[in-house]
Amino acid sequence: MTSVKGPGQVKSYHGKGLRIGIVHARWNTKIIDALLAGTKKALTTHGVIEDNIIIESVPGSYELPFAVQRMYAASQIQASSSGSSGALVSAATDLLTTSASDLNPSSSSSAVEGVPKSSDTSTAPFDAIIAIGCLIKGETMHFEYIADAVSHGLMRVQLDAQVPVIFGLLTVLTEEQGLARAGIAGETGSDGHNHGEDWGAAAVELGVKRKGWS
Ligand code: DLZ
Repeated sequence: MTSVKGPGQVKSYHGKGLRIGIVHARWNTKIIDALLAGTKKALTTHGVIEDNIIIESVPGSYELPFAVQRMYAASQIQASSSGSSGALVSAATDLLTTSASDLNPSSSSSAVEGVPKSSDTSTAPFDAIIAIGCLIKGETMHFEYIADAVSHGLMRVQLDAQVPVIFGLLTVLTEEQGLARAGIAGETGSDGHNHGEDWGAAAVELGVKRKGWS
């Protein structure tokens, strides 16, 4: 039977002009790495250029709301001060050092067809930020507290900062559930669907729509 789950068939949005931040937790690395790869794949498939995908990491999911808030603020400072050279600017720039093409240097040459020219690289504030983490339930109440705090924290940041924050937090009961949702086959099998791909597509759609809602 076909599942009713998922965002449905929607118009595909093009993200060429968008600048997207990703911040991911490092806990449960195998699952996170796959989700991150799925997210980046969806962003570039939707036209976001690699130089405009800025990636940061934090130890665990609990750190995600603060990191999203600071990354967005730093991107605003960087954008409003671009061209000048104050300490604030360099602090912001230091924070925002890793782009997707830094992680894949072979793709950053502007001489290759299909690869963006440096003029396509944006220094605008982020159009959307994707927060990625994976909480796996243990024997204590830790899972409930962190899941609740992070969910509320991310919602608060997006409403306060008026920037879309994509909720890329898996809250799973077992490792197998996490692996399945990252598109990795586990003992219970996986339909191969990587939720990171949904998050990348959601970031592009919200980034594009937000420009129209400003
Ligand atoms: C401590 C902890 C535990 C037990 N489990 C997870 C988890 O499943 N997923 C995750 O992203 N982070 C976990 N953490 C770390 C916390 O999120 C946080 O990094 C620490 O409590 C430090 O603030």
